[in-house]
Amino acid sequence: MTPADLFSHQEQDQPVTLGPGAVVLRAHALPFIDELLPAISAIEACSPFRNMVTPGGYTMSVALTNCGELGWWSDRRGYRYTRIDPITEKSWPDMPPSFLRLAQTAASKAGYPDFMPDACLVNRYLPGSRLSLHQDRNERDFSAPIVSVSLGMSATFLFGGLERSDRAARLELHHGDVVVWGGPDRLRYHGIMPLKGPAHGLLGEQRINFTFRKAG
Ligand code: MD6
Ligand code: FE
Repeated sequence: MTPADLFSHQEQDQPVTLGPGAVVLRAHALPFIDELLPAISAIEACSPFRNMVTPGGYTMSVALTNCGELGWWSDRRGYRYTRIDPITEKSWPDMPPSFLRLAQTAASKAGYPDFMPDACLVNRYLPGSRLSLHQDRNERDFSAPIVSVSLGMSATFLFGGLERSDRAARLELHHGDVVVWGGPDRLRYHGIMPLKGPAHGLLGEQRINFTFRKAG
């Protein structure tokens, strides 16, 4: 069986094991949805979504903002975490309590009971937006997992190995799915294929993803 076939035969609503430290919790975010959507609007009102520039000079097709003590930032000088939003010159908005509860319940289910995120990246994809294969390695401590929540349009998640050249398998992520990613899988390459397909009933033509990290 090739990596690409790994998930094709699994039931849509079963937890999907991606590796010894990584799992997809199908629909885990759905009970939180009525709290999440107004919280996203409040974050966006403080620190709007913006298309950051990579160190290589490319403008990202994914629009990004942050909440929590630390926010992820990219420009010509590199990738890093900041306490101040460089656009508003104020702190990033606080992490909403519903976000924290969602992150901690998901992490516990996945076997990481003491997760205390201090950063949450909020990504907005429009049709055609993509995220090329990357590792999440700007955080200080790789012993904490990453918790990643998908809302809105479905997307194809790519996940590879510890080397960029390792063949990446594919998995569809749907509204409400949560991926928890840590331990021996923490530094695996991953990405999102260009967003396409039907609009989502509640969120329309977009996909919102948030990823919680312990960055500092
Ligand atoms: C996304 N996610 O799903 C982008 N990173 O839009 C990520 O880059 C990511 O889903 C680390 C762990 C899980 C993820
Ligand atoms: Fe990532």
